[in-house]
Amino acid sequence: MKTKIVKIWMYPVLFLGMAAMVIVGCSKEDDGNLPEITTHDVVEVKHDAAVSGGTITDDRGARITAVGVCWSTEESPTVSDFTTSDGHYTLEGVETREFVSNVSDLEPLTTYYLRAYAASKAGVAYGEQKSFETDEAGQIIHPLTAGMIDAWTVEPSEGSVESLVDGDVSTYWHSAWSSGVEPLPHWIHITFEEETLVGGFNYTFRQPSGITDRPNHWDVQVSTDGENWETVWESEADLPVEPVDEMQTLEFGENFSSTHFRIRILDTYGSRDWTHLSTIEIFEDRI
Ligand SMILES: [Ca+2]
Repeated sequence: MKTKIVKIWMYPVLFLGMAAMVIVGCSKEDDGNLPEITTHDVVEVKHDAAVSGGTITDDRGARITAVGVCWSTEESPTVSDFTTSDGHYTLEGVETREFVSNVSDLEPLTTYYLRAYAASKAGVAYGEQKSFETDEAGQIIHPLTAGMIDAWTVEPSEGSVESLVDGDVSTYWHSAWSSGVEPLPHWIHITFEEETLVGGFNYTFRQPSGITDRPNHWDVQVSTDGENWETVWESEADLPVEPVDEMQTLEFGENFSSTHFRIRILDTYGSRDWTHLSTIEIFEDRI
């Protein structure tokens, strides 16, 4: 009896032992096959997006099932954090050995940590960690100086063009009304030394003034040489001209890149042949 009982217990023990050997065997083989991957530098960093990627330097003979980058505001990001899925997939796995990853939906002015990853049945391998900080969002005001602006036209008895960029709402530019009067449109010409992105502008009406002659219809032209102009944007007509002491903002909905910008006043309240403004600011729009 005693011998028989021992024999009955032997079967499950033997079975479990063999199963354990098989599992250990597989796991040992897989651990040795983790791919090797490097992380590309993070470039083209914007307020909400960046570009990186990775290169699989050795697949260790295993089928690659997924590649991309993962990122987090915490160090050592994993595929449990935000990820991209990149590369070309086939039945044999991911063919791509070098891939580009477009990272999006980032928060402005935030530090992120990013790693490339590659998965095989052995597990997930990570490249080295890169960190980067996203840009500011919203209006990025381009500082303007008197030397950068010109106007068509200027009233000789008052209202110099410099008054537009002196940071003082009590001083104003006035187009000609006493002599040299020209019909609308009148414009402010802004020249940058380098190509500059402009996505909108802010302006303040002359403080205080009568309601007539306040600009209420605009367009924007760009030029590479300051002579040949292309109209790229136009506002609605009959824009509000009150309250007088509130800064107005017009956004183009996209940024235009150029060295020369002409902000044109197509019409004014009352439609006379002159106009005036206290301040103007132009900005790159990162919203
Ligand atoms: Ca001013």
